[in-house]
Amino acid sequence: MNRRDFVRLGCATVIAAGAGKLPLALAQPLSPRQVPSPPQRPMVALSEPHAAGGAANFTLQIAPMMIELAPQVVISTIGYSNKVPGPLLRVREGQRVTVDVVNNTDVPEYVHWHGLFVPSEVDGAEEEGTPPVPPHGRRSYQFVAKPAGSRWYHSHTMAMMDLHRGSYTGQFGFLMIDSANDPGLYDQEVFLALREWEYFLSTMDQDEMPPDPNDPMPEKLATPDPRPNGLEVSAPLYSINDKMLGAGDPLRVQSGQRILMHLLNASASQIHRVALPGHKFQVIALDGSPVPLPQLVSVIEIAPGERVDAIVEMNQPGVWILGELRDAARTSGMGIVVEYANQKQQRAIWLPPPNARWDYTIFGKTAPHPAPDETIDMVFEKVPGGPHGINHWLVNGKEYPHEREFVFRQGGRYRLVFHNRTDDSHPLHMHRHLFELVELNGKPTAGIKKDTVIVPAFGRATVDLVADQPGLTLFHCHIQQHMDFGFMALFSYA
Ligand SMILES: [Cu+2]
Repeated sequence: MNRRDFVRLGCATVIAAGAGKLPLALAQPLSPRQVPSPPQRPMVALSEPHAAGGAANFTLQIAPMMIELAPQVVISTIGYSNKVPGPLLRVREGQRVTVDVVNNTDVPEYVHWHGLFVPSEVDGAEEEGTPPVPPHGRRSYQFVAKPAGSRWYHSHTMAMMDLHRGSYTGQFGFLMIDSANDPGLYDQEVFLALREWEYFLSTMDQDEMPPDPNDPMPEKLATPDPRPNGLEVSAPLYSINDKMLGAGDPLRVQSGQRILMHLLNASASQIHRVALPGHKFQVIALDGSPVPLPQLVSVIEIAPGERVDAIVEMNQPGVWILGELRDAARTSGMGIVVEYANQKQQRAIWLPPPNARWDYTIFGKTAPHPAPDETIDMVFEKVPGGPHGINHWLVNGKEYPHEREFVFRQGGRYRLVFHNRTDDSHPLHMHRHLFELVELNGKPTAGIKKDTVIVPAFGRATVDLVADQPGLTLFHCHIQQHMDFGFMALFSYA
């Protein structure tokens, strides 16, 4: 069965028509204005529900919902407050935040505040001891908003074989923590979440970008694993926010504008690469932290859990497709039309970008790192086609849980070395902390602070972290199936 058949199959199973047009959440640009115009931070329309006074109070309602991805393509999922992405939660750094979560489903839920420094009991991870939002019950999450930058929130339940739970659902949204120091050098701000829908199990590998033969692959096995690969998660439908390419309103821009794009990969399973023909992205922040050296790139690669903030100068009037590089993903929905003023009549154009590899280290500086107090090696391996025919994952030879093998001493400086001895790339996420990238496949770097890092197939990444957030801390691959089947570790403080 080829991909076109998958798409047909996917479309055939959805509930067609009759559902009416659902409100467009985030795709429209804010306040288009004449250029040139003084830079200004647009704060309208997206901040519902509002942050008011000294504290910010929000309510999120977890409930089943429908999404009209395109005319005749309506899917059923679970979302926050009947929106996908959920409501934009926008707060100031240091602000006290209360989020009342009402769970209108039959199962316990956890809302994880991804990239925030919050205590374990608030973080939204069962493994850290956060209490659940009970089925048909409610729970209030209270925290101080820090650090500043592009954060997000999402379900952190285990899904296992149920592809209608956890991050397979529409339970995700943007959480912006505004810094008092943001120069605001842009004319429009847009929020773009990359997603797939209607996940299913398959042996087909959807990541069609083969490893670069020039990659050093320092962790490559001496003899390849002969066992056949197990089932992985695939999807037939793709979208940006809640719309497939061409189905939603275009991003309306004007020549000369600077557009700040907040990209989020809210996928449960896939790394994505996006481009906008004729334009370059000036990457200014990774996972919400400003990078030492903002750089212009033609392609952004972004893994599940990651965020990229980039400014695009609108200097090629026309109608373009901002989309996934893989034709299959783009034509199945992962794209959005970018339309300059007075260019409506034209057809949206896609052109493959120049061949370029994503490399975090170009955004870093060269600087020595203070010597760590301790180095912790973490080796990741795959057990192909284990129980249920699913791939299982080992951290230092064991599936989760481990026996207090990963212990921080408060105030200690740790160097974590991630050895990826598998043929897949994995986005590795550390809860409640930021780490600094030290080395990727032998290339040194400094100053890049992240909470999620892609370790390429048979690759190695080294990160430094100061243990300054006491409490249980979950570490895992952000691909839901990998996390569910062993790819997780719990750090504790001594
Ligand atoms: Cu993984």
